[in-house]
This record gives sequence, structure tokens and C-alpha cells, in this order.
Amino acid sequence: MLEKVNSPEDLKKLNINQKTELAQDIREYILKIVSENGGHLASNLGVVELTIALHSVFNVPEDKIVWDVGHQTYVHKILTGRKEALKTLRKLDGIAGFPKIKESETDCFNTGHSSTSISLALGMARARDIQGKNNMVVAVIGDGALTGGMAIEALNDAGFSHSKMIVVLNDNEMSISKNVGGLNMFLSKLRTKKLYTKSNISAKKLILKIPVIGKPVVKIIQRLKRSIKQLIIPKMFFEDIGFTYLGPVDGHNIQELENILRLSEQVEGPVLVHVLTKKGKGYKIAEENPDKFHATSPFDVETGELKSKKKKDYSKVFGDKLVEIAKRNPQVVAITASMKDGTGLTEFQKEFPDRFFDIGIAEQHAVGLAAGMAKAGLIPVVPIYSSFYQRAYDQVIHDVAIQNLPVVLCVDRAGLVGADGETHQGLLDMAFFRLVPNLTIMAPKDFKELEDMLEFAIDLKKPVVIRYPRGGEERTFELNDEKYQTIQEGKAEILSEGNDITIVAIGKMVARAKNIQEKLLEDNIHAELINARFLKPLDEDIIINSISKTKKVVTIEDGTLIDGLATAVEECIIEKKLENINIKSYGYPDKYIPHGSVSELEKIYGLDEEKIYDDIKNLCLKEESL
Ligand SMILES: Cc1ncc(C[n+]2csc(CCOP(=O)(O)OP(=O)(O)O)c2C)c(N)n1
Repeated sequence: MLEKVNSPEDLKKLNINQKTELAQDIREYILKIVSENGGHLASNLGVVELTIALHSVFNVPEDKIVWDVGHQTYVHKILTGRKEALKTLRKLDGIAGFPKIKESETDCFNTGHSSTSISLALGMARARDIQGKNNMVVAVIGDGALTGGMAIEALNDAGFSHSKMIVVLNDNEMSISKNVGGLNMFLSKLRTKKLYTKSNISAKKLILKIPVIGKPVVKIIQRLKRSIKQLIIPKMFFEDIGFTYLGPVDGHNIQELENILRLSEQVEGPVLVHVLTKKGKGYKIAEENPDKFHATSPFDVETGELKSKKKKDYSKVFGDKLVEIAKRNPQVVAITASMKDGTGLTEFQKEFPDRFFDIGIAEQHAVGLAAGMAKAGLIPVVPIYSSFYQRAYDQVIHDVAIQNLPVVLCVDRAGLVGADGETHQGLLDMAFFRLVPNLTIMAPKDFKELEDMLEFAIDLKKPVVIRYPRGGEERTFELNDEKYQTIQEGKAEILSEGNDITIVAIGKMVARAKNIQEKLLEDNIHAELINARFLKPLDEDIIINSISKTKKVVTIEDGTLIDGLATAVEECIIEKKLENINIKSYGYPDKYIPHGSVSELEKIYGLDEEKIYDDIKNLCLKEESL
């Protein structure tokens, strides 16, 4: 069946049995591709029937379907002309793992971060009304994404607006881990009300039979439903805030889904369609381990085993060290915004269930909550991925830094992340955090230094950021000179002394810089290598002393060149009035970096070891200008 379907038009010609067959084919196809390329598996297997039903009922691109997060759009991509191209999923220049307008006009918005779809859809609905158009607007949002503040803010506005739009709530009871929170408890009450499914289907039949008076019938049903529901479920949250609630409906029954979507089209004002799905549906191993298969690297389909064994990474080192510290310090607590496993907090939760808080996909709240806890005497540690920390910028400034509270802000996945692409690259955190007064900012060169920095941060008793990358260390360093073995605020570390050139690197780039420095030695070039350790406060003494001697400096960082290490070093050269200094900076340009493997992207942007080594060698041998 998959061979016959290349577009929503092809899909619309199929009968229900053929669509069911197509669903099976799509599952097998996605399983094959994700097992080879890696990607988001379980969420996509869960929305196969829902996506088929959406494209059977609505007409894209005129009708707008906004996918929340966008990690579940593989089926949509298959049905909208990208079936073959999907084989290049997440590869450099290949199909992205998230919606991309430049790939297809049927992707009506570029997404990647959670909880945005209802705002975006409401915006499109209001624009449609002002422009006198009549297309349908649909937001598809998971129960996990619904825990995000932006989604709740949008529901509040949409319910009040009377705008015609559909919110499809794809409820699989999971975020990446098990979903949490009061809203989730409320949804679990609704999940069991199968009664409504039946009444909805019969309502749909009624409407189809009497098309001319369809609208009034829907109105009567809406009123009736509302009054019955108020009796059975005392607090019908969605209806109370202005939505018509339809469901719950079996998210793996294409016919029922089409029926309820057609019914929802006829309702005035905003509608919420509650769809029950199973994450990983159809692939038993993923059904049983939906969190492991939320996003996966390549794996063996038969066994579910990853093709390459997971190596120790920074998140795990962070998590293990935090457990060790928390055993001795009862004030230490950990907060996650729905990323327990990704940020390495699984063991912490097991050891200290009462000091662990998964607060939903709510980064703003995570930092606000931490501020409150810190004010009351605890030491909260908040690991959040770099690109998701963007959400909590004001909370970091307003609730933590201005108050000078001891919150440890751990920026995981800092720097390039690779295959998830521009929405997920962690290239901005050094720049946006450097601007914030009262914030100490560090980045470790290897696992051991992360452990030391975590100890230091917890003892510091003021706002502090530690940023570390996705994956493992590039190199394990030998213990250096004793004077550098403890972390001291604002103190850098000299890893090699030399008179020919100064190299200042930070975080994961220190390992690369060390390799370069050693290679340069073979060319009889003696580089002074400085591990900055602190972006803020920068160790101006060590850096300026070295540059005054060498007159040449190279900075290397895993972040945007604007306002990161390069800027900090330049500012201090200007401030100290050093003259005739050659400066060359390696970092990322003022651009959004697309998906690809980290090493491919580093090469493209000139951050690979070979390129930097060649540049420095040429400079030093030929005294070329940087
Ligand atoms: C702001 C933000 N924080 C965290 C994430 C990471 N993330 C991606 S998907 C996801 C869970 C989404 O759960 P749900 O909306 O229920 O969708 P499902 O995958 O279960 O279908 C999370 C936490 C993100 N994309 N954006």
C-alpha cells in the first residue's frame, strides 16, 4: 500500500481497510529507517493512524496542521511527498527530524521545542479570521507538551477567544518518561470515560445523516454534552475554559478518528479532541520501553539492542557525582523539566525520591521553583539542555541572579548537538548567560573537571552555571601542576607553557587544543595553552600575561562567536590596551546551524583539529597574519 501513496490526495482515495494496511506498511518503513539512522521512534509509531486520519479529513497546505515539538512528523513527511527522502533522515543535507518549511509547504511551521503549537495555531486562526479566509487550523499536542506553561497560556487565550480551531490532544500518558502533574491526573480521569466515545460517534452519524441542519445539531449536542459531563466529571476543565471537549477516542482506530475530526470541524469555536494512543504502537520492544525508544541511536530491530554500545557521557558523570555529593549534603535537591534520563538523574531519583522533582516540560517553573527552594535554604541543582535553558532566561535573571541565590544551573548538551538540528544546537548559552550580572560561568575540559566543578559550585553559595557537552570526553587529562588541581573562582589553568602563541580554549575544546598544541611541538612551535575554566569571571591575569609575551592568540569555543570566549578575550585585550596583537577566534558564526553529525558540522565551520592546527602552524612558521 505504501508504494501507492505519495500524497494526501492518494491517501484520500483509499478505503478504511486499505488505510489500515497502509498504517502497517508505514510502521515497518519507519522502524527500518530509524533503526538505521536513529531518531524519534516511539512517538512516531504512536501517531500513524492519527496522521492518516488528519490527512484524510483536512487538506494541507490550505488547512494548517501544527505539530507540537515536531518529533512525531515522520508519518506526515511520508504522506506529503517525502517517502523516499526520509531515508536520509537526520543526515547532513537530508530530511530533518522536525518540521521544516523549506522541505515542504505542508510543514506550516518549524518546530523543535515543546508546548508552542496552540499559540501558533491560534495565531494562524486569528490571522485567517482577519483575512476573511476559511481554512481549518489544527494543533497536535502531546500530553507531555501540555504541561508546558506556553501551552497553558495559549489554552487560556484560545478558550476565551471563540476562535475556530482544533486542538488534538495526543495522550499516550508519557512525556519522555511517565508524564507527571495535576493536569495529567485530570487527564487520567477523562481517559476512562469511554462513554463519550460512543456518544461522539453517534453524534457524528446523526450529523452525516442530516447534513443541511448539521450545525444546529452540533450546537444542541454541544449543550447536551456539556450538561451531562458536568454531572459526571465535576470539573470539566477544558469546557470550563471555553473549549468543546470531544473524546476520548481510540487513537489507533482510523474510522473513529476520522469521525471525530469531521465532527470537530463543524463545532463553533475552539475544540479539544482527546485522542488516546500508545507510544511505540506495533513494535513490542518500544511499547514496553517507550522512554528508551523515544529517541534512539541505530539499533537492531530483532533485539532492540543499540548497534553501538552507549559510552559513559557527561550527563552520567554529572548524575553520579551529584548522588555522591547529595549523600553527604542533605540540602542538595535536583529538579528536571521532564528530562530525567537525558540529564543523568535516574540514579538520583532512585536514591533520593523525596529530593527529586520532575516538574513537567516547564523550564521556567523549574528555575523559579529552584529559586524558592534556595531562598528557603536548599541547594537546588537544575540540569537543563542548553537550548531549553533559553526558555528560563528571565527566571535565571529575575528569580536567581538578582536575588543572588545559590542555584546550580547545569547546562547539558551545550555546544553542537548534531542530528536534531538548529532548534536543539546549544550554541547560545555562553553568550546569553555572560550578560547576566552575579552569574559565575564554567565549562570543564573532561569528566574529572566536571566533578570538581560540581563540588565547587555547590559550595559556592551563589548563582552558578556549569556547561558541558552532549556525549563523552574527547580526551582524559593527566593531573596537572598541583596549583591548578583545585577549582578556584575565576582562575584558569595553564596546560602548557610556550612563547610562540597563546591558545585559550574552554570546555570540550580544551581537549582539541591540547592535541593541537602537542602536534605543534613536533613542528618546534611552543604554544602556551590556557584552559579558561571560567568564562566569567575570566582569568584576565593569566590570559593577558601570556598574550603580552606571545603577541598572538587563538581562542577556541563550542558556541557562537558573538559574546562568548572570543569576545571576552578581545574585551580584555582592549581594556588592558595591548597593541599589535594577532587574534584569531574559532567558534560558530551568527547563524542557525542545521542538522548533521557533530564532526561533519565542525568541519564545515572550521572547528576541526586539522584546520585549526594548519592555521596556527602556517601563522607561526610564516608569521602570516591571522
Ligand atoms: C522546551 C523543551 N523542553 C524539552 C524538550 C524535550 N522533549 C522533546 S519531546 C518531549 C516529550 C514530549 O511528550 P509528549 O508531548 O507527550 O509527546 P510524545 O512524544 O509522548 O508523543 C520532551 C520533554 C523539548 N523538545 N522542548
